Order: sequence, then structure tokens, then C-alpha cells
Amino acid sequence: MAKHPSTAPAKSTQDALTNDVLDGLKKEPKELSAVWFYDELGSFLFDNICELPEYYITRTELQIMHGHANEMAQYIGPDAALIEFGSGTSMKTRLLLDRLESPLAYAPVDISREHLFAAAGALAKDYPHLHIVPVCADFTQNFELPNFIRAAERRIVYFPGSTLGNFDRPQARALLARMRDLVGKNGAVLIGIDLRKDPRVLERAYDDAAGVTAEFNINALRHVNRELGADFDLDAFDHLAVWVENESRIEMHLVSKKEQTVHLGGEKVRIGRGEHLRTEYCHKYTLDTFNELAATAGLAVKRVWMDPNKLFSVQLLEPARLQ
Ligand code: AVI
Repeated sequence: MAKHPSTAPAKSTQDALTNDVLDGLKKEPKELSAVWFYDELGSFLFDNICELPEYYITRTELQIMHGHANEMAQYIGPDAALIEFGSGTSMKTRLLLDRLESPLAYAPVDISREHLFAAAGALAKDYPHLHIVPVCADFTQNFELPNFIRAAERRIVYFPGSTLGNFDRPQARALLARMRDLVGKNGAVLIGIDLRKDPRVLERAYDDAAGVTAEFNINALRHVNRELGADFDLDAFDHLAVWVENESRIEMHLVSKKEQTVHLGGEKVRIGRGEHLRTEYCHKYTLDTFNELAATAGLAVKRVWMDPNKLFSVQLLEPARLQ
């Protein structure tokens, strides 16, 4: 799951995006990629979600960072190059940067050039001695890091926010394996992982009383309409967040309130009344299931920090030693 660049796509990109959306709509059940959440309004709505009383994730991770960033910085050690995947505003990173001993450099990686450079500029003001190397890239694909970062003896990937949960297991494993390759044998990965809990708490977190998450979900259709010239009727869908026990995940769906036909890329797509469009996975792990996943990607969990209620975890992973 990666966000779209905020600039309008070229024609060939637009055709590829249209084909992707059509492929998803031809699946059973229908799917729409979560990348469509993040246009300007979607990013604004997501920032609002992070402040909602039901959405415990952001404030709990911040609480863990406030309480334990010192210890995390000790584990990371001096002269590290910090590489953040999907850096956004780099808000949580500041808590680490404040405590790291003589960090060599900070490389925020984000697909949105505008947000990347705005965040890097703001950071440069507050950390005048830090070498900041913004990398505009989709971190779900292979991307090049500047030689300077690649040559650093201690490379740390930071991936907060439980975004790993938005990937299915094969994708999550592949992403973790790429992180391991990137940090090499002397490096580490510091990652935010949301934990399994009472499904009622989870369903509320993804279906808040104020309806912000519902609007965030519907906005994916608005984004497709605007970017690809589709004609989804935004009022004809209900938001649904459902806990799927055997996959250990929340799924976000849009449920059609009526029989409708959507036009996209010269094709007509029929959507039945009550038919579901799956828009997002949010996997929740136990310490054991995450440990197993990390091991399949060649990473070993070295340290876990949690809040007192064990809602969320920040975990330090190191490349597993070969036996
Ligand atoms: C970005 N990601 C970690 C959020 C999550 O909780 O999985 C996306 C989100 N979807 C609905 N609410 C928040």
C-alpha cells in the first residue's frame, strides 16, 4: 500500500491505473486499492482519524515513543543513518532524532514530493546540524538510496504507524525482507506493529461515531472519479469495518446501497445491491505471529516496547544470524 503522488498522472500512468482499478472491480469480491484513500482530502481525513478517541493507534504509539525513545536510541547507538519508510510529516521521528547520538544522516522516503520536501525543510530548521537526504520514492518498490547512506556502517530503517498491517502477508514478508537487505548485517529495523485485541475495540477504531473513517473510505471513490473520470455515486455506498477472525484483520469495505452501473475507461461495471468492495486490510498481530512473520523475512525480534495496556508495540528487529 503506497500513497499516490499528488501531481496528475501522465496518460500512460492513467491507463495503467484505470486497468488496475478495473482488474480489482472484476474480482470476487470486488476490490479497490487503499492507495486511492490518499489524495489531499484523504490525507487530511487521515490526520483527523489519528486524533479520534476511538483510534487508539497514533496516540498509543506516541506514548510508547515518549516513554522509551531513550532506550531505542541506545539500542541504535551513535553515527547511525536513519531511513524512514513513508515518512509523511516525520512527526514521530523527531522523538528519536532528539535522542540519537550524533546521527550520521536522516533519509525520509516518501512518494509525495510536495510533502517530503515540506517535511524535510521544517526538520532542517529544527535540526540544523543533521544531514537530511529526502528520497522521493514508492517504498513498496525497489528504490535507490544515495551512496552516502548506503555506505553508512549502521543503517536503521524506521517504519512507524502500523502501516505494515495494511499489506497482506506475502507483501509484508517481502517488504520486511527488503528492509533487511537494505540495513545489512550491522543494521536494524524499528517498526510499529498494532496488536490483536478485543474485536469490538478494533471495529470501533475503524468505524468511529463521528463518521470520519466512513468519509475517508468513501473519498477513495471520489478520488477515482476525479483522477480516472469514473462516475461512482458517492451517496450510494455504506462504510463497513469488519473483523475477520481467521485472517486476524480488520477489513474496510464499501457496500452498495443499490444496483448500479459505474463507467470507467470505456467499460461498464455492474455493482449489485448489497455487493461489497474491499478497500483495505489492517492486520493485527500477536507478539508470536509477528515474530514468525519477521523470521520468514530473515529478521529476529530483539526488543519490544509496549504501552501498559498492550494495545500497540514498537519492535526492534535485527537480521537473523545464519546457523
Ligand atoms: C495507515 N494505516 C496504518 C491506517 C490503519 O490503521 O491501518 C489506515 C487507516 N484506515 C482506516 N483508518 C486508518
